[in-house]
Amino acid sequence: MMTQRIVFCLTLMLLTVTGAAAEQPNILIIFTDDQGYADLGCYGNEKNQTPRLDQLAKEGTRFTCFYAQTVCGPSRSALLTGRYPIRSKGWGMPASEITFAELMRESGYQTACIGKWDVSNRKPIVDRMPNAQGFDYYFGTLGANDSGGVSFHENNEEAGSTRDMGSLTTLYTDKAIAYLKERRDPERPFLLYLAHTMMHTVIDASERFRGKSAGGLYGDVVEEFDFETGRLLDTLDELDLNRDTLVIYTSDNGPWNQPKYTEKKKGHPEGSIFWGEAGPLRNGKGSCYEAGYRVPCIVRWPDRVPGNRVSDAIFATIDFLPTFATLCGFEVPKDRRIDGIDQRDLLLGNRETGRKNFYFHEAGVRQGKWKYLISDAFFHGYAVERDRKKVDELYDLQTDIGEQANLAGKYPEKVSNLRALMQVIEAGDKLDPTANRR
Ligand SMILES: [Ca+2]
Repeated sequence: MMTQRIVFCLTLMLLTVTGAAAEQPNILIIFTDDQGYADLGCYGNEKNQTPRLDQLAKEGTRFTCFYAQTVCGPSRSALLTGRYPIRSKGWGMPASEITFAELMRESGYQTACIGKWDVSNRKPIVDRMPNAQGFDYYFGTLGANDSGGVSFHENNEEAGSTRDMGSLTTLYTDKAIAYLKERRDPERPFLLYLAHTMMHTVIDASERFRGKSAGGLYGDVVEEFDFETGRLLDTLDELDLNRDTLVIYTSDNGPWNQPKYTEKKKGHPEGSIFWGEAGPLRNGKGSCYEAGYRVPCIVRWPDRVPGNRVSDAIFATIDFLPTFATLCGFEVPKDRRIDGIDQRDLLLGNRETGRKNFYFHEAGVRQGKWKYLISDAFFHGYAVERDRKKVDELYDLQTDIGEQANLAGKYPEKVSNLRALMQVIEAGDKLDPTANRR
């Protein structure tokens, strides 16, 4: 009798575990580098042809108010940990940070990172490299390609180098497809984080795409990225993974479009235009104005995330960790401040509102339609606008997406409330008595 009961209990546990596993979606994150808000057809670009990403947007939800961070390393640490870079430390992300890959692995996922890492100070510091931060498999470059070359690691081992920047989008896509077809265990859900080096300068496209786009060399790179992303999506279809896979496409920061940088940049084919478009947004990469932070984001999960939907809810890369917690079945770390919020209901169409506020690194805060910037707002050097006056700035993003009309003088109380909110967010762990126990 006792034996029968034990067998029954074990069967029930097994069913529960199996049932839960069947519900766990695969997660595919396609992360581009320095791609502008308005580089894709579905975000209003009329020169670059992006049929595959436009189709992805039709099949899923396209977000128009999605925030990454303003530069590479900080953006990646925020994405991986759900924590603003003031806490997750960007390029210097410490080993003690907990990534969603670590948490997903504990809940039964197999995990892979392919492409640009950029949170171990661009160095092979083993305890801060992908294998130590939750990824079973890694192939890619630890840093950026500013010099026109990259060297690769496969897991913790050196794996060659190249100066052919036009080969990288295909190379990473091939590695991602090989992971899905050959390395992956079909019996377990997967996380695949594919972080492209393009469209970060020094840019180039392969011969097949070079010289083809009306958008110049930059357009060639965008179009090659679109084509290669299509090839990866076709692989999901081929392997019958489409319906069980949540696909996220976004960029790490806005376009590197400032003359202070681009006029000096060497290494590109002569005469090429190599920066992306921010559409109606002000400034670009490195700036706390919208073009620095606001990037394209498309999410597809057939029959779960509504298709043909455009959402202007405030949503951010930091929200993925808590959202994955709900979708994939793990606990959000409780020993530290997590800045992201669970956006499952927004994704699934059960809710149309998103974040109440969003913090701009050492620069300001948005709450609802209001965006406030302190007088001494932080900009990376190339992004400093020559004529910007050092004064408080307040914008109504609902009516002024280009941040042209400073309303700080008109609404002093709003300025003071937002300044206080910014201080609360910055205090973070210091206000949390349970912080830093780990
Ligand atoms: Ca970047």
